[in-house]
Amino acid sequence: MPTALITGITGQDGSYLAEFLLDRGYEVWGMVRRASTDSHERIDHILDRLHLVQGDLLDQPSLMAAFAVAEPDEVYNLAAQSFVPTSWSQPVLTAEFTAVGVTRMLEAIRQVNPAIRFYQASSSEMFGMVRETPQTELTPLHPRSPYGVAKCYGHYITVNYRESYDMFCCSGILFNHESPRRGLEFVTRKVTDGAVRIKLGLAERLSLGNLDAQRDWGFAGDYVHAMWLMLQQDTPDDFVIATGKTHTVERLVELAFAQVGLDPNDHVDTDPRFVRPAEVDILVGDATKARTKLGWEPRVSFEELIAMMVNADLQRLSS
Ligand code: NAP
Ligand code: F7E
Repeated sequence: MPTALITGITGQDGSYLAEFLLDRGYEVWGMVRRASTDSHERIDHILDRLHLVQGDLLDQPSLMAAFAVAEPDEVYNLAAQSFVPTSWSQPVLTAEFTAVGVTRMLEAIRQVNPAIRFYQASSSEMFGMVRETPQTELTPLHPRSPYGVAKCYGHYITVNYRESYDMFCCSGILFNHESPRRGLEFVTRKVTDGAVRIKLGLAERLSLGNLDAQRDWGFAGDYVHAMWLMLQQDTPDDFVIATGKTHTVERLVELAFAQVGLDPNDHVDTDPRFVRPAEVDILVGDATKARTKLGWEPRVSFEELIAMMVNADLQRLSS
């Protein structure tokens, strides 16, 4: 039975990846950081099938101890400070977690067992002010936030450990992916939750930032499959994972409100507090390499994704 260790198992992607690997017969270890109250909401339903080990991306000895205890064949580094606006208010912490944390992971693997296969959660935010459309593995990077800059570091240190030490390190350049488990601060979930609250009389208005931004949004459940596929190849490589379709935030709002039978013009306003110091205007990925080499395809469309999220929020808030 193969063994996998997931950092960030309490997050959106970590929970889907843990389910995916358990279904394939893996022994799954999750690295969690110590907190005064636990944050296991997304993995409560599988907790009895998981092994948890404490560790923090800021603390190299804890990473080495986690690898020594779990003895993983595969490590998925999903932990990060992942909310872009927070990266302007906490730029140094974002760099410590999201950038240097990757080096701590790689160095711990190199010292404990360099044969471990490593997946790094890179991001389309690295493309930032895009140099070409659609974006591929070869598109030059131009990050627009401290988060994007930190992810560029994480990407290149992953490539560097592969080239320096011949380690099996892959960087998945994932475009936005969402689900009913998405954090409430991200725009898709903020909109689906907001529309449902207004429908149920729990809120009156929804304030948003830049409605013109365009994103290539997919379903998180599809994207964790791609992470696993990358580590099953004969040689390590980097892959863009995306749907190839882009939509505005305004379109997202229209879809979510239409699903609950409301007109967004009556309920949605814009607030400069949610506008970013530097914006990524448009992202759309070309996942041809993943399709050809991994045989990966997204299964859930944008419309199905938003319907899934609205339905889940309706169920949660009505009960
Ligand atoms: P998420 O829901 O925000 O989860 C982040 C996870 O990281 C949580 O489990 C969190 O643990 C953990 N974490 C944060 N700081 C840590 C630290 N210092 N030590 C250990 N664990 C720490 O993120 P996600 O959406 O699942 O994304 C997973 C990864 O993919 C992230 O690296 C993100 O940057 C990247 N990514 C996401 C997307 C997307 O659209 N979702 C796209 C591209 C790349 P707590 O529960 O303790 O807070
Ligand atoms: O914003 C606009 C906002 O916060 C999407 C992370 O998973 O994906 C995510 O980063 C767009 C931006 O995601 C609001 O300005 C408008 O243009 O949902 P988001 P993100 O910044 O794209 C990448 C790939 C990651 O790697 C990240 O970890 O929506 N927007 N109004 C808003 N965004 C938010 N959050 N809130 C608003 O009110």
